[in-house]
Amino acid sequence: MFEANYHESLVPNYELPDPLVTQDGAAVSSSDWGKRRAEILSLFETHVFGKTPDQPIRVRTQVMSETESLGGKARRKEIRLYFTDQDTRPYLDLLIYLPSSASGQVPGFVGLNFQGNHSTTPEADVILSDQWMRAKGAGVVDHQATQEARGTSASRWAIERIIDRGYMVATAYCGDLDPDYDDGYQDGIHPLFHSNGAVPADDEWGTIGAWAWGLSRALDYFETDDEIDATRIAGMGHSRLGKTSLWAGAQDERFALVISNNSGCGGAALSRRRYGETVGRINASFPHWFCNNFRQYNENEDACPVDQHMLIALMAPRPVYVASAEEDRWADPKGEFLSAKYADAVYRLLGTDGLDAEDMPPIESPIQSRIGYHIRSGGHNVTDYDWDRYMDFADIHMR
Ligand code: GTR
Repeated sequence: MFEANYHESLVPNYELPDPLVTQDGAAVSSSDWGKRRAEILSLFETHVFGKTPDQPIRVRTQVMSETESLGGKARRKEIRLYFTDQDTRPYLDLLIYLPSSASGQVPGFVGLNFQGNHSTTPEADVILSDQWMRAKGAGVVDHQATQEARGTSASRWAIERIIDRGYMVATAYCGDLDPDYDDGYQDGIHPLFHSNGAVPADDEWGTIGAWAWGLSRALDYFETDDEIDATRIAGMGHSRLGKTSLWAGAQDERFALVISNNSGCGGAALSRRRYGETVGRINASFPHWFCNNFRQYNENEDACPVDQHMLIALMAPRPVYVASAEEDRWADPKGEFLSAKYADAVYRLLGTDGLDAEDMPPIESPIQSRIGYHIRSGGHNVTDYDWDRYMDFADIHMR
C-alpha cells in the first residue's frame, strides 16, 4: 500500500540534472540555449509526456452563440472547433468572455476545465456538455452533467473579476479532447492520429498530451479572432490541467505567459523529492496521463534524465507563474517552489530576471519577478486570490 511521505526529514538526498549542461556534459552558453532547449523538450517528450503528433489537422469553426453577458460588461461567445469534416465528435467547445469596454484586441487567459463549460458559470444558456464526466456529484449523474451542474465550478473561474480588469477569459472542457479515463486511447482526439484501434507508442502522447494539443488549437482560433490579441495569451491550468498548461507552454512558444496552479507531481513539483504524490503513484492511479516510458521511473526517479524544474525552464524567457496552497501537501508546495527556483539560472542566462527569492516566501506573499510564485492558505483549489495574483502578474509582464 502506498503511503505518501509528508516529512521533510524523510525527503531523500537527490541530485537534479542541470538544465545548463547538455546530455554530453557540455556547459550551455546563452547562444547555445536554443539547442539545449530542444534537447530538454525532446527528453520530456520521450520520457514524460510523450511526443505530440505533428500531423496537421484542419480545424473548422462554428459560432454556436454570441450574446451580451454580465449585465452588459461582457460579451460571451461559444465557438466550436471541429477536427474532422463531420459535424460530430471530437470537437472542442470554447467558451469566451470579452470585456465590452475593450478597444482593440484584448489579451487574456485560456485554460481547460474539469466539468464542462456549463460548470464554470451559472449562466443558464451556456451549452450543457453531453460529454462523459469523470467526477461524481456536483450535478453529475452516471458520468453525465445535468442542469444542476451549472455553475458548480464557478468559484474556480473568476470571470467577472477578469472582465473587470480588462482581460479576455476562455475555457473549454478537457473531456472534449480526451475523456479522463484509461480507455486505451480509443476516444477523444487520439483516434484521429492513431487509426483502426492503434495505440500511441511508448514515447508518444497520452491524455495530458491531448489536452495540451487542444490548448494550442484554442490559440490557433484566437489568431483568427480580431477581438483577441493572440500574442498576449496566458495558458492557465489547475492540478492535472496545470500539468497540461505547463506542457502546452513548453511545446508551444506562442503562449506569452504560463500559469501552473497547484500542478504537483508531473507538473511543477520536483519528482526526485518523492514528497506527497510520487511518479509510481501517479502512473498507477492515472496510467493514461503520461507516456508509457514514464513508468520506468516509478520508484526510480533518479534515473529520469529530467526533473520538473526543466519543464519550468522551457518557458524561458517568457513569464511563468507557479502557485501552491498550504494544505495541498499531496502536490508538494516546496517541490513546486524549488522547481521555480532551479529554473532561475536559465532565465538569468538569457538576460532577464528569474525568481527573486532564495527561500520559500511566507503565505500570501507573492513574488512577481519574471518567474512568479505564491503559496496561499487553504487547500487544493483555484480561488479569487490566485486569479488576482495572476492578473497582477499579467499586468506587469503581459500588458
Ligand atoms: C489527483 C492527482 C493529482 C492532481 C489532482 C487533480 O487525484 O493525484 O496529480 O492532478 O488529482 O487534478 O485535481
